[in-house]
This record gives sequence, C-alpha cells and structure tokens, in this order.
Amino acid sequence: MNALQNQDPQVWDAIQHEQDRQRDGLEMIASENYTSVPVMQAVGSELTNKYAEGYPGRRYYGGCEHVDVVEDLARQRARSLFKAEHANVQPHSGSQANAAVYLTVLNPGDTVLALDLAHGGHLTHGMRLNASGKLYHFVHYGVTQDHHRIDYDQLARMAREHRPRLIVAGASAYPRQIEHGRFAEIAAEVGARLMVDMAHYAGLVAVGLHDDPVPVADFVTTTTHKTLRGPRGGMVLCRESYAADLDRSVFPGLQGGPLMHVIAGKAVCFGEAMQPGFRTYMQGVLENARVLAEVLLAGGLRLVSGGTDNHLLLVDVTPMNIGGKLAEQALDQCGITVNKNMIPFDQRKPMDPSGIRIGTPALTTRGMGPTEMRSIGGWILSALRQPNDARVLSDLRRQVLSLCQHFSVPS
Ligand code: DSN
Repeated sequence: MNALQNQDPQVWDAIQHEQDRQRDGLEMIASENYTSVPVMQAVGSELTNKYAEGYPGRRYYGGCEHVDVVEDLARQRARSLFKAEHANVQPHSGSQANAAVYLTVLNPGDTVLALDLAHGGHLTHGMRLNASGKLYHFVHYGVTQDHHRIDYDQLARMAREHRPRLIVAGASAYPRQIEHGRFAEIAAEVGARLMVDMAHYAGLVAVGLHDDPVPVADFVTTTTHKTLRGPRGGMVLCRESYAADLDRSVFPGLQGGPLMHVIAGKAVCFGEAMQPGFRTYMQGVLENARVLAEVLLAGGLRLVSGGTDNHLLLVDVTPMNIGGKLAEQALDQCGITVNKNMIPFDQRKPMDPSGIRIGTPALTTRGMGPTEMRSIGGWILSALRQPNDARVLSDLRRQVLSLCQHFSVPS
C-alpha cells in the first residue's frame, strides 16, 4: 500500500478509476493527450513546494537557485523549439496566457476582432460571460457558409470597419490550417496587433507541419497539454520588444507564484518535442485524422469543411437523425470519449448541438495507426446509427476494450 492509498483511499480510488478509464477507453477529445512518464514525474516533484514569485535571477523569495535552472531551461527550450525571441512559461493555463496578452496591449473597452465561438473560436476570445467579453469590446468574424473556411474577406472588411486594437487568430474547433500571413497583412493594414492562439495545433507548428505564426504575430499563446503533449499549462511567445511588458502582465499583473513543478514539466515536454520522434508522432496524428475522415464520410456523416488538414474533425451527426448530445452519450457507452460541439450556422442549441468534435492526438500517442482508425471509424458509425440499442453499444464496448488491451498508456 502506498502513502496516498493508505492515508486517503477515497482520492486514491478515484485516481485508480481514472487510470482505468484512460487505459480501457478510446480518448478522442481533440484537446486531450497522454503526457509522458518523465513529464508526470516532474509535475509530481518537490518543486510544488517552492514559491518563486518573479523571474529567474529576480525573485521575491530566497532558495530559488534550482527552480531558476528549471525555468531557464523551459524558456530556452521554448524559444529554440518555436524560434521565438521571448518566452514566458509561467501562465497557469491558456486562458491566463490570453489574458496576459490582453492586459499587455488593451485597455478596458478596447475593440478586439476574433473568431466567433460558434464557428470554432474559444471562450477567452470574447465570449460574453468570460472576463475577455466583459472587459473588452469583442467583435467576431466567422467562416464561410459554403466551405466553412475562415472568411478572410469578412475579416478584412470588419477590421476596416471596427479598427480593432488587436486581432486574434486561432481556434479550438477548426479542422483546417490557419493562414497566419493573411491575418498579419490585415492587422498591418489597420494598425492592429496580432495575437495567435495556437493551443490546438502547437505540436504541428513545432515540427513544421502547420503554418508558423511566430514570424508574423506580435504574440503567440498556447497551452502545453494538447498536441504538444506536455503538462497542463500555458505559455506566451513574443518579440523581444514586448518582453518586459508581457512579463509584467503575467506577474504581478495576473498571477502570483508560478507553478514550478509544472514549469519543470514544460521544460521536459519541450525537450521531448525537439526529438525526431515527435515529428513522426505528429505526422501520425495527421494521417490518423485523414483516415478517420475518409471512413466517416464514406459512412454518410457530414464533416465541417468536408474534411481535415489538422488533428481534429468536426462531425455533423444530423444525417443520422440525431443530435450531438445523444451522439456523445452513445459513444461514451462504447468507451469512445468525444465532446458534443456546435457546428458553424448551427440551428440547434449549445447543450444539444448538431456536431461532435473528434481528435486523434491521444490515440496516436498510444501507437494506434490507420488500421485502428478504420476499425474505430466503423464503430463510431455503428453507434451513431443505433444510439439507443443497448446490445449494439455493449458489443461495441467489448471491441473497444479488446483493442485498448493491445495499446498501453504512459503510467
Ligand atoms: N477546452 C479546450 C478545448 O477542448 O478545446 C480549449 O481550452
């Protein structure tokens, strides 16, 4: 019996059950992944005990000599991985990273242009209940009705009309590559700054498989736990000219003590992403998403934008005469975890929208490839065709479990 099990069996049991769930099911939430054992060791280390307000060499606490080494490693590796002039690795999350950029360049009430949440954007890109939407005046561009690609003409028109101080690119449910150069041209034309939130596709950017925002954006924000496969956390990259202001916005502007154990995990993650195997992994993620798209399309489902060129698919499930809520529930019963999701121009409600979002990063980490994607695509189709048939779903659950037994998870 270990210390946690002995002292607090309730928490221990919940962790065991979550380990089982992650091992025995197919994790297809596009923003999730399995981080490595070394990253988990860093996050579970004694660095959690240390207060280190400030930055390496300029702390408000004694005893920071070792955490300084860790934060310097994380910053250097982040700069080198993304060829960025400056990195701040302290944001606790992607939301904090975005808030730090807003605090750096905006005053309350300033106008910001960002992608509509219902077209694939994010809460922190100006949703009315989010702090971003309450503090700043967000206006939203969308995707085209016919091809579901970002409407760059609308973006340019709105930029000229609203003269935003900041334009935000990046998305959490957009299955295509984002053309950052077009954003940069529009931002330059209207005198706006450009922030790219690359949280979803940072892993692809790191290995050159996605258009790179770093050379053209004033600020690039990301989480470290999605395609990058690191610990749960955030980061901001920017030009040297913004570095001092940005650092002040993170601390003391938004946060107190940084999570040094998580920053250690980020350092390990960036080191892993520099290894050649990480590019192979990201190629596998793309290939798996493409294969899955083919299978689902052939089975009669509609895909937003007709397919994918990144790690995720946005699937319109209404051709099966069901909504996203039932689709998510039926797949859950088979051990396939996805999330219901609005699709552009959705006629249904957010809690029961027309779509589901499916991603391949986590399954690719387990070593699954096109053969497994073909099986899984077939199972998804069966579940969505018969979402209320308990016998069909439990038979699919057995097949999912049997597949999972051949692919381990880091633990
Ligand atoms: N919640 C994340 C996602 O699922 O895309 C974004 O923060």
